[in-house]
Amino acid sequence: MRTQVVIVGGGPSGLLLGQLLHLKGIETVILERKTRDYVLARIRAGILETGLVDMMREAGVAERMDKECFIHNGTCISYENELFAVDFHKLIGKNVVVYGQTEVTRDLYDARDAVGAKTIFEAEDVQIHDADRDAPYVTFTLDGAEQRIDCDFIAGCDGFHGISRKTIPDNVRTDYEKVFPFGWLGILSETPPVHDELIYANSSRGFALCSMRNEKLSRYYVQCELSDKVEDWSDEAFWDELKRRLPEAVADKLVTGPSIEKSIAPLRSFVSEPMRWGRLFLCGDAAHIVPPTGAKGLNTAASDVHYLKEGLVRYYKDKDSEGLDSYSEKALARIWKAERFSWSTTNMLHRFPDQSAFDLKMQRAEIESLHHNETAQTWFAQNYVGLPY
Ligand code: FAS
Ligand code: PHB
Repeated sequence: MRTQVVIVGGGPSGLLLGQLLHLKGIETVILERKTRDYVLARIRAGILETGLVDMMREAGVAERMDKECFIHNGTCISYENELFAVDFHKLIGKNVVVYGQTEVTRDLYDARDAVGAKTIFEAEDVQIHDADRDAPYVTFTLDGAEQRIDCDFIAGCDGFHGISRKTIPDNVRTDYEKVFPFGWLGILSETPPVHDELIYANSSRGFALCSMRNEKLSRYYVQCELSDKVEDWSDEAFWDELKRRLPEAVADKLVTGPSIEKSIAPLRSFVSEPMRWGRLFLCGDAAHIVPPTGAKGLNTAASDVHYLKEGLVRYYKDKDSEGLDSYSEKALARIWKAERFSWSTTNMLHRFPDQSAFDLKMQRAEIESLHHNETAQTWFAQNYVGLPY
């Protein structure tokens, strides 16, 4: 088999890249390790920056999003019984869209089916060969039979645990990592959201987040121990703990109900440089991870896709490789700013086991500054809605 671009990974990065390249007449094959249903069963991000919303429109997959999403002009932050809003629209004239990553992925799969582009599910043992030469190829096993695809380029969109990043030799790659000493326990419940915007809560018992997917589907998180297991947390224990971390007026309004999904995610900051090796380009979680506090994971994957799509189109249309040659540097410049925002909001809102009394005073001062200082709020708003591509 031969194609122009092999995309390893059928998550949002791979699917968005595949759709945008198809619309420019560039042929791709997506190799996905799991089944489509497995990929669609993952509950992850919920906030789309304007850049990703624009790309969904460019990809022709924004119709359902436009019908079903929420437009949020700001977000709320609480600390003990205080609650304040950061009004993005008033401060910088921008907003974010609330639309689950699962729906983004579903819309992209449907669009890929509609154009008849090739996606191979349950592709096992994917391996990248000769990425540093001019005739790279990918091998994999399908139904027990060894397969090979020759191509011009490979996009490594296979997430943090994929094989693409590990294809780049250790002496070429530099990994930067910070592992946070806690996780997020998240639940999905068929209950009305407690507030009309998100609430990021700093409390003496730890962080909590009140989010949503639609008017009848809510997404909540509480900071938990890394050693916690989902089975350690009954629904009742989760709701009790969430209420204790929210201002009383909010807790009193909280509508609880059975969880329809419950999972624990570890928190880490991670960046691997460079994001290119020969004809292999890393994209999304394959190259970088952020703690979900700043809602940047899916959105930094989107900006990678933007830069890589631009580079590939320029190569195939104008035989100009400048966009590909500058891909890694351009993508990393934006990623590091998103890493900093995610790291700083995580430090501001979570309780750390080794925090001293002084550290807690600094954390409180930072939140109060964000509460009362318009400059601090403007910086927060600019980063939350997404820096320009
Ligand atoms: P993904 O990991 O989504 O997709 C990679 C795909 O590659 C997967 O389908 C995988 O099956 C496939 N794959 C892996 N190895 C392969 C191989 N060897 N061969 C073929 N295919 C392979 N971001 C937010 O903004 N907010 C959140 O609240 C949030 N919560 C998260 C919770 C969890 C548990 C996780 C893991 C991530 C969360 N994220 C969140 C970040 C998340 O949304 C990612 O940023 C987003 O999924 C990135 O998309 P991809 O780069 O496509 O990677
Ligand atoms: C979510 O709705 O899953 C969500 C929203 C904002 C975040 C993280 C997760 O910062």
